Amino acid sequence: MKRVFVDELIEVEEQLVLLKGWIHKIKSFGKFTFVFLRDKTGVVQLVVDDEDMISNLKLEMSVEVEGMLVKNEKAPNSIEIHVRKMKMIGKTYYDLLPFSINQKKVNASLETELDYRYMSLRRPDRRAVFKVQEEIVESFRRYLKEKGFSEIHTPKIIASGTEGGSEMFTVNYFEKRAFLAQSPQFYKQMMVGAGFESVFEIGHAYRAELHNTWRHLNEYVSLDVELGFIEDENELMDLEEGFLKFLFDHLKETCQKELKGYDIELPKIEKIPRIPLSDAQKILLEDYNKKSPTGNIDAEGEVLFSKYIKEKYNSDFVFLTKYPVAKRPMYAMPDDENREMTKSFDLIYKGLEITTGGQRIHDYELLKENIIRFGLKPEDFGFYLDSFKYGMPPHGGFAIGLERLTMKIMNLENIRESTLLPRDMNRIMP
Ligand code: AMO
Repeated sequence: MKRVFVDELIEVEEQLVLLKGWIHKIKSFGKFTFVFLRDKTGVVQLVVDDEDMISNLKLEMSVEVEGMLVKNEKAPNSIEIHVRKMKMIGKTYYDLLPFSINQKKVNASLETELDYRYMSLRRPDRRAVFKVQEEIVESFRRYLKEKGFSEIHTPKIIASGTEGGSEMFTVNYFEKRAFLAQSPQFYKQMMVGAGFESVFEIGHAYRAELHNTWRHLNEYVSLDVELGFIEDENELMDLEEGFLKFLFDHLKETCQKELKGYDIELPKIEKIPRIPLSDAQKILLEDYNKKSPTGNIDAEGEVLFSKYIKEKYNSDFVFLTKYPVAKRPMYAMPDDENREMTKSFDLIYKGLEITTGGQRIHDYELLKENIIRFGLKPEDFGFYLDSFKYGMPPHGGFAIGLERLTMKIMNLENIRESTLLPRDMNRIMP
């Protein structure tokens, strides 16, 4: 008999079916015992009246079940399975589960959940976060491919940093010292110049952040875009805006159940306000008495400014534009009107930065000068700099942190909740 999945049962007539999955819940009512079976698609009620079968059951063991599908209005989803045969196919070796899989409340800390990630992910609510994450990635890929972008895969073991010297993990690379990539920055630019023109990458990025916070990981997934022959940075913000619209439409279609479970109403994207950083700093000071660090706004400022934007523009998103040269990496393109500013931006979503992007310097001499201006040595960036000698077109791009975007969509409080197997200062296992 061919296996059917729980979410397919609704289409199946009353007949004998074969199901496989885990024992989710066991509830006795006098003569009958209801057993709930869970597979990757959902949970279904089994009616078992064989005492021997019941006495051997244990939560979370995996089983194969043959039974009659019966439509019953009183059962969840109006379906139940009257079991004829049940075979245990995956034994358990535990006295107590680390936390509950079948109750609304987990009764464990986030740390315990992460220690037993392979068990917490058995909870349908925890899995839902990763279904949404999977669909974010799917729509990112689909949106960009439809626009003619090429998907690339660049090295994660690299010779020099891209985002400034700190926050890098070093690697012993035979006789040399290498680093884990903080971002595919240099390579995505290089591939634009190599003739791809427009590229994207979905890959891990590494940051040796020296603090454990609710929004930092040491390894995260970066959704990177780079586009050649642009007019200016507005084209990049238009592209990201277009992606967000596409994403939320896609999630509405593909993740209805998951969004409902978290009570999420997705935002409608109209034009996202674009506000120069210095204006945002002024508003923070005047309206909230909040002082910002030079050339930036801090985490508290991001939250306050998002609140202001929500009230004034009814938008969950805001682009902060024109960051000063001193606060951006050496590749950021200076602004035409004020050379101390750059054509770069951040995107803030419900109080958290989820993106940095901007136009890059594409002229060899200007880039070399800027590297020196930043106190760096051009020879340390040899292969990157050399690639600008051969007609590099005007270009730019951006990167979205996948876990941050997922976290904000699902209204989670800690980035670890939207990370499959988080890496932080204290955790490299499981
Ligand atoms: P930036 O360093 O701002 O820019 O990173 C881009 C985005 O990546 C995410 N991110 C992180 N997520 C979790 N934990 C971290 N430690 C972490 N660090 C960054 C954030 C952030 O907005 N090369 C540029 C991008 C570009 O200009 O194309 C860059 O890496 O969501």
